[in-house]
Amino acid sequence: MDDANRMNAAQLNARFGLEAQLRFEANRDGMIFGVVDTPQCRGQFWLHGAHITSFQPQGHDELLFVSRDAIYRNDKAIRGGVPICFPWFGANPSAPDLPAHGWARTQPWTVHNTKQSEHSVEVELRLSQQPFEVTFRMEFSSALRLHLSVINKSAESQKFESALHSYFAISDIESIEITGLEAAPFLDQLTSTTHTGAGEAIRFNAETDRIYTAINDNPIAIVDPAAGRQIVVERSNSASVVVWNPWIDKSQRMGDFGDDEWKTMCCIETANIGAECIELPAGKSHCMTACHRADVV
Ligand code: TA6
Repeated sequence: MDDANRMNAAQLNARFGLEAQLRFEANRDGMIFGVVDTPQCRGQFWLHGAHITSFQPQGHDELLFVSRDAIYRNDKAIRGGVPICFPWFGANPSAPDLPAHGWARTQPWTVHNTKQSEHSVEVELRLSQQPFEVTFRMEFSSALRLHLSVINKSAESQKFESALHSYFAISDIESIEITGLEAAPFLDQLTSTTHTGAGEAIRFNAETDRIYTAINDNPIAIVDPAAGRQIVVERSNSASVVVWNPWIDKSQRMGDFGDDEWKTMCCIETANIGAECIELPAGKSHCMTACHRADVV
């Protein structure tokens, strides 16, 4: 491991801090997180899992949802924010005992680079675990731009799935709708049934867990009139989108999620899953991007 793996907050601030705009801190258990504070936005991310837990653009309320019962521990993914699902999504098909959604979100990532410009703070975190080298570039500005880059460091072709499993903060799940997926077919993960495009915006009245495929690059929006905003997700190099709300029963089954929190969150996940997984030739790289922003409505 290079020394960046072992730096404490003070050493990270000396090498990667950006005056008032980016500083590193540690919680009482020594888990290190970065705090972004610029004229354009505020944000927070953890080296654990390269996990973003806050993004609040200037003039808007917090965009991301994090459970009040989230657990901050090295063997557990933080419940909320933007977990990185990699190199598989859901249960590992060949090793069901392995953790769901892969190992990236419970590994310690290292700071590779930080940079500030007139309108943004950029942070690059990196994780190497054979056969992949993964770099997660976060751009904090008036929007949150995320770049998940994967290099196949092995001598043969490798397949992987990936998802930026973004939890968004909403006013009330029963009063929002999601636009931009009207024409996309989807797999209902709850019934394992496939459906053609619904031809209308998505509204919620029960547990919803869908993988949309064959989508174009059109923006997806969570339209939230009660919050006076829409949250817009733009993607590139992503052939799958997951829409998830746990509703009542699943919320009660999740120990790190409040029983009533299903009402004020919704996941829109930028992904490449299943038949849309990525096959990467030896030495090649792939970069999936997602941009999250809020518009006043
Ligand atoms: O993205 C939807 C989903 O696959 C759901 O099935 C649910 O399991 C959710 O992810 C959360 O998974 P986690 O492993 O973070 O509890």
